[in-house]
Amino acid sequence: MRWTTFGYHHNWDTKLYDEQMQSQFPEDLSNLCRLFASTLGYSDFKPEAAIVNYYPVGSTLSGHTDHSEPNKSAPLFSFSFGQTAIFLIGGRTLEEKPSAVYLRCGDVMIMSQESRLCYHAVPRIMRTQTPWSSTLTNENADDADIGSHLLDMDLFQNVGEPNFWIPFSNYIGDSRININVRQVLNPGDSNLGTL
Ligand SMILES: O=C(O)CCC(=O)C(=O)O
Repeated sequence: MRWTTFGYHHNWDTKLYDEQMQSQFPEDLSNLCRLFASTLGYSDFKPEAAIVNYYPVGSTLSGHTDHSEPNKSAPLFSFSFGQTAIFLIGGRTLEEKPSAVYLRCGDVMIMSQESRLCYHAVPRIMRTQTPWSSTLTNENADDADIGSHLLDMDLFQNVGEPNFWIPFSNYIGDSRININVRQVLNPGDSNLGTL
């Protein structure tokens, strides 16, 4: 598996979104993106589509621009987990020489304004120097404090169990996951309409 989607489904073949092809956008990811967006002054940002890219070490993503969204002014939020990527970001045309940056586990990259429509690529996934460690516990959290009505409590209990993390840690030990969040619709629009 190389990718999955949340919200509006991005069709890699047609490069089009479709009103009929969508799933629920996760509320926690939506809240996180809105928080980042409002901090940057984009208080109307609506997370409507996410592509989750799965990269085994050795895989790549070729150069492209993200232009399928009718709304090309809203920023794009990109979250990286696991192994390190070399990310190339160029200009609006292929003539511009790209710059290379590392995207490491926990990095959040924002493509806004000029960079929103620039060519980019992932030519290499490298092993990270600081491997994933399953340090998440729920030991010090008090159910009353965290608001059990807001949480999936079964999941909350599970994350405190070291065994819960073994499949995740085995997967991420050899892979990178990137979550790429976009606003699709223009302000005031409530659907894609007829294309
Ligand atoms: O994996 C990344 O950092 C970039 C992913 C990307 O460019 C995309 O999903 O369009």
